[in-house]
Amino acid sequence: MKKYSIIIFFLIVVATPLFSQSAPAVDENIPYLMTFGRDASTSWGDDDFCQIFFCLIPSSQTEPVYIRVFDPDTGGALDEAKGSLNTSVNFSIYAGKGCWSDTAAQSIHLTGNYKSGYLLSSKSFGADPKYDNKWYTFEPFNPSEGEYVEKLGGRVFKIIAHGMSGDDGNLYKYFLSTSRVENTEVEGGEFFYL
Ligand SMILES: [Ca+2]
Ligand SMILES: [Ca+2]
Ligand SMILES: [Ca+2]
Repeated sequence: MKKYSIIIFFLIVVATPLFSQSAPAVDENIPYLMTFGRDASTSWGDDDFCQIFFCLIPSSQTEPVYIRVFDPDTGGALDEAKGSLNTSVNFSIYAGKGCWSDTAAQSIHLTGNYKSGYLLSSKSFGADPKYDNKWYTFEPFNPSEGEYVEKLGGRVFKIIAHGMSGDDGNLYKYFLSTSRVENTEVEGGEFFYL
């Protein structure tokens, strides 16, 4: 487990945004993100069972975009089982004013209204072969729904992965795509986190 503890520590302590087309970034040399169920021991390195990422969609992108999640389930391939598989992880996407600019959203600590903005889409996954080792694509969303952030030159969305129950580790990754069925880069589109 040591390797994953280091990964998660890295995700939590880095305070300046890192931008990349996918999350984790290819050049980070980390194949997957990891979120534990809320009943897992914090000694594994995940202290809040929650990871927040932001998506930047450049103003030039006016066609709908898709957030895709690889292996959103906790079970089967990739994931770290502890005893029986009993973990549920919720992925939720937020848009609109405040989804980025609210100071609670930009804190590395989960306090206050970090779920700022409005909820666009939400889905929870347990151990489910239907989503195992496969991409799940959230419904398309219109870039104009994101919060416009002038200094970033585009609109921002937020995606929160939250370990709702269980004690297993969910490994997964994100891709921002112009296609529902495959990974096609959004030109200038990026994930970033704090
Ligand atoms: Ca899996
Ligand atoms: Ca378990
Ligand atoms: Ca997984």
